[in-house]
Amino acid sequence: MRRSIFVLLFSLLSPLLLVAQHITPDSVKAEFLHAWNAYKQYAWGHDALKPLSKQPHDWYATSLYLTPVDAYDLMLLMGLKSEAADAKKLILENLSFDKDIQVQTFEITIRLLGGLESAYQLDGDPRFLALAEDLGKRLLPEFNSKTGMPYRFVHLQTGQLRDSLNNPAEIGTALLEFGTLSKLTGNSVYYDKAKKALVELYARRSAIGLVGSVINVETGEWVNTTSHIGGGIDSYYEYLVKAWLLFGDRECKQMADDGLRAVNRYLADSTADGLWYGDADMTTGERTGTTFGSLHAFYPAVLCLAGDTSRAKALEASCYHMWQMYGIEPEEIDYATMKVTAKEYYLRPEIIESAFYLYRKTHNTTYRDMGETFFRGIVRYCRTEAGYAYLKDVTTKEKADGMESFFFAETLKYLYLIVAPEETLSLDAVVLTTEGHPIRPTWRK
Ligand code: DMJ
Repeated sequence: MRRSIFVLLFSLLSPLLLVAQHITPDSVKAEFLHAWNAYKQYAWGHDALKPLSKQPHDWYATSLYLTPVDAYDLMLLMGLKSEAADAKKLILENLSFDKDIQVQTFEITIRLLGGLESAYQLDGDPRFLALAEDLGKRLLPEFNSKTGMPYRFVHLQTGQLRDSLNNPAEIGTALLEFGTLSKLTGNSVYYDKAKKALVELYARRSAIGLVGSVINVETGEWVNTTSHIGGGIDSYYEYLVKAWLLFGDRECKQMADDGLRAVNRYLADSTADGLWYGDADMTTGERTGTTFGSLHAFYPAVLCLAGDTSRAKALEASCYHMWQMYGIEPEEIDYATMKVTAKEYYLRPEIIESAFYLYRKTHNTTYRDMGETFFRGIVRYCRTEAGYAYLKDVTTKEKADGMESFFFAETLKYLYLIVAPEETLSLDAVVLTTEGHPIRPTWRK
């Protein structure tokens, strides 16, 4: 009887206890375990867990083990040895890319190829590299277009291609993973193909240096000329900067400098509420929209890496403002009216990632405090009995039945790194991919 009263009291009080939880390496680790154990219990061996229905979810007809591969390096960084051993066994005994499915090249590259490469570098087991190489070979046909820019989908067995209409993010976010594969295997084909795709895209920038939203990879013609730094373009800029940092590729540095100059000139917009980056026509530079959102929040991190800390600070302050409107981040707002235009919070990491880079750059505790706000918001509104659920609506906090693998690979990783000792992961030693997978340029020693 006394025990059941205790259990009842605990279940009534636990949401309040969670709200009061501070961000520490241990508290983030505890939340990682909460999410991972739910995956383990309800979705083991599948791509992801649906946290509300407690059902597994696979992207294709068969699992590609997205969650364990995406989560693996964070387990190692957190020192979760037994979880890492379980995940490693699951991956190495089951993951195969010899599958009759057509996959989205960008997502599979950033989640799986990058995840397997960082697993190999951190763990040392050559079977991770063998899997990465097998995947790289199967993805390579994606670049078989007239321009060398990739198709969006490729069949893992036949190399059959689909979707010649692609966007800068999906075209330009491959060099870190493919380039690393070249460096680790000694086969330059991966670096060369991914680099050519980037160069071909850059070559099609407008006279004022901007890229549009959709391009035909066969004809090289733009299909949508709206320029912005949000989803569909974002990580193209990130990879220009990071390819310079990881490979010392000077051409990428020059393309990054040019690209960021145009973005800062034509897309940046200041209002009474702060610095924002909106939409503009790539040809004229004319403002066409005032949308900003959770994906745009990657840009302070890129500005930081590119050495523009003051702009990074100003933009992160705006992002923080956006987060605080509802105590959690909306997918998109109109920064001219400060109204929410897309109400979801998909458990995204970008705003946390930017706070992490700013903290490492400035050591100003403001960014750790931001980390605490982000952590508390996520725990308060997204935690469920079985892991974490994304929000359908940040204004009502209604949950939806999904927990993307990037919640492990990035969101929890950046929360952890913002408070963990710096030697856990030194930015002098690694470059983090767009999916948060740390890559060590061992070849540069
Ligand atoms: C991640 O898969 C990557 O960060 C990607 O570049 C953008 N979207 C998600 C996270 O929001």
